[in-house]
Amino acid sequence: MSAPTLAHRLKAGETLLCGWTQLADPLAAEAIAASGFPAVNIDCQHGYAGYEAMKASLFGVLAGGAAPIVRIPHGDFAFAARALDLGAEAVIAPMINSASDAKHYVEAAKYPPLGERSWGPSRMMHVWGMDKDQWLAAANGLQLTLAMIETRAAVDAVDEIAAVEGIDGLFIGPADMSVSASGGAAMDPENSSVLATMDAVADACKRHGKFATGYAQSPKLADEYRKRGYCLIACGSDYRFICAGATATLQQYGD
Ligand code: 3PY
Ligand code: MG
Repeated sequence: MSAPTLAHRLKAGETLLCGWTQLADPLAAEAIAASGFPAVNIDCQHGYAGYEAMKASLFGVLAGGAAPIVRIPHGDFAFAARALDLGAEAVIAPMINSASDAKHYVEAAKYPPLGERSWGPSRMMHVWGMDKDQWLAAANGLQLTLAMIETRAAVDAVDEIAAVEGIDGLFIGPADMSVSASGGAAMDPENSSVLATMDAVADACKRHGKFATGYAQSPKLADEYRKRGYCLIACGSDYRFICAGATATLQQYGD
C-alpha cells in the first residue's frame, strides 16, 4: 500500500472535502469513499461504531480509495492511539476545551518527544513499507491530531490550544458551538457566533501554523469555511445522504 496522503495533501495547500460515516457499516463507509470524497471520517462519538465497527469501516474507507479519519469518543484518547495503530490518517478529538485537554490528547496520540504514544504499529509499518526507525521518524508527521473547538471555553482558550505542540489542527463543531454560545437556547449552526468562531479559529491556526478544519451541516456552511481558507471541510453524513435520497425519491414519485 502506498504511503498516506492526507497530511501531504494538506501540507501542499490543497482544500479537501471530507465525507462522514456514522452508520458503523463498512459498506456505507466504502460507498461514501468511492463516491469521490478524498477523506472519510468514521464518527465514533455520535456515530454507532465501537472499536470493531470502526475497524471494519476503516477498511471500507480504504477499499473505496479515501483517507480514513476517526473521530474518537469524548475524552477517550486511548481510542485515538488504537485508531492510529490501525491506519487512521487523522484523528479528531471532540470537546477540547483547554490547553490541558489538548496536552492529554497529544500524550496519547504522538510519539516522544511530542507525547507518550505507546509503540504498536505492526500493521502500519508493514503496509506503509517502513522499518521501525523510518516509522518512528515519520509517524508524528504522517498522522494528524485535530482538536475540536466547539464550546465557549474552547474559543476563549483557542490560542493556548493551537499553541500545543503536537496538535496539528483545529476542527470546529458548529452544532455544539451554537448550543454553548447560546447557553442552551438554540442549536443553530449557521448563526453569527459560529461564523465569528470560524474567523477566530482561522486566525489562531494562522498564528500557530496549524490546519483550520471543520464540520459543515450544509453546503452553505461549507462555503463559509472555504471562503476563510479552511483546508479540510467535512460535509454531510451517510445517514443524511440516505434521508435526502429517500425524501427526494418520495417527492419525485408522490405518495
Ligand atoms: C458539532 O457540530 O458539534 C459536531 O460535533 C460536528 O460533528
Ligand atoms: Mg460536537
